[in-house]
Amino acid sequence: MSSLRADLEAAARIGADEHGGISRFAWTSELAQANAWLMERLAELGVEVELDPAGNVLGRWESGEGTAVLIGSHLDTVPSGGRYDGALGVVAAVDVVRRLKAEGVEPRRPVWVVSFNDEEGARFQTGMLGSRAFCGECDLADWRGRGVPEAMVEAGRDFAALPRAGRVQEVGAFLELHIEQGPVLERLGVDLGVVTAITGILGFRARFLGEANHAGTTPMEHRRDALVGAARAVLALRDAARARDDMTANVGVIAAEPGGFNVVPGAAEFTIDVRSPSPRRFGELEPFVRETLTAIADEEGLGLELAETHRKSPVELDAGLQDVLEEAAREEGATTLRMPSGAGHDAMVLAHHVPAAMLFVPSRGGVSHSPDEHTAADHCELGASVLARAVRRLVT
Ligand code: HGY
Ligand code: MN
Ligand code: MN
Repeated sequence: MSSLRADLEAAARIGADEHGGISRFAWTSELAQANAWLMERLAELGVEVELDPAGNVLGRWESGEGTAVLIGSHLDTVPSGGRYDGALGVVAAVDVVRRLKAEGVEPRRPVWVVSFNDEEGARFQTGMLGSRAFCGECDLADWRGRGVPEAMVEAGRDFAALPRAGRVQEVGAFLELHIEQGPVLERLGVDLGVVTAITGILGFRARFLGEANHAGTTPMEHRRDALVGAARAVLALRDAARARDDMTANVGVIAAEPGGFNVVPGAAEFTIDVRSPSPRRFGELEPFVRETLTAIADEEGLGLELAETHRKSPVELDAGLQDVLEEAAREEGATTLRMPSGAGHDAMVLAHHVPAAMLFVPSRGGVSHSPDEHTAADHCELGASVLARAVRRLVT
């Protein structure tokens, strides 16, 4: 078994949950265990290893001079996620260093491996906290309001130290290998995707307020049912997104209160994730969501609380680095497709600060954020080989 394969399998055992998936969230013992495992792998390669103040694992191969080429992804997951999302990019980055060292390469500039903390945002429903801190985008007031300080204290970490994770100025380029998480490459029979741009992501926490009452005695026309409002919102968002090709909408978390089968829901709280790759459409998403929910609240006689939880603008990736990846793929004998990403990635944070690019490998059936996530071993190896070739090009 290849080292890459062995590393992927070892990583997949950490945080394995009872649903057959993997659950590793920011500042939990599962992610800490995965980080410790990664730090051991990096130490074996003789690079300088640290867990930075934002919980990012960094492996610094300090060689030559100038800014570093940074490679990696994330080890945290969504609830019951798969074994490839994030982890592949991290173990491939380790593999790149392993290969270059085995070949006796002496980089003329540093090569850094990273596993960013909290890319998925599962715990605080925000996401990319580690890469944002690394890039000096430290929104302490926002993170304070989400329980981040408490989680950090529990994990023995110092919330006030988060700004010290800002080191992006020491980086000159970022490359991230990732699974596609969609069906395009598999359907077209193409080996690899060279990512052109990443979609914009806007998140909200919404709460409809109605009146809890008796499920049998309250006349239907007099109910102020908060869950009915939420149900209408789910459908309105779904229908709006279906009607166009530059928008997606998802409600992934929902709860009714007080939560009795014979009680009319007095409150309903849910998350909203809306996305668009088009900067113009992205700009329209916030007013659209607000107007849609306000209209539903008025019609259903409900109160509405709507709070934006995260906003990441659409971003284009670096054209020069896309060429480097494409050329490396060609030399490796792989077919490629230039394509946008509908998923968010740490690269979209880095891309606002340094040239950044991404390489996709196919996802079986287009499935991701699920225990069924799968990418063929050959494609994982191919992705790592192309990444190694691209890094070699940038550092020799
Ligand atoms: O939510 C996303 O698109 C990503 O997988 N973090
Ligand atoms: Mn993901
Ligand atoms: Mn990911």
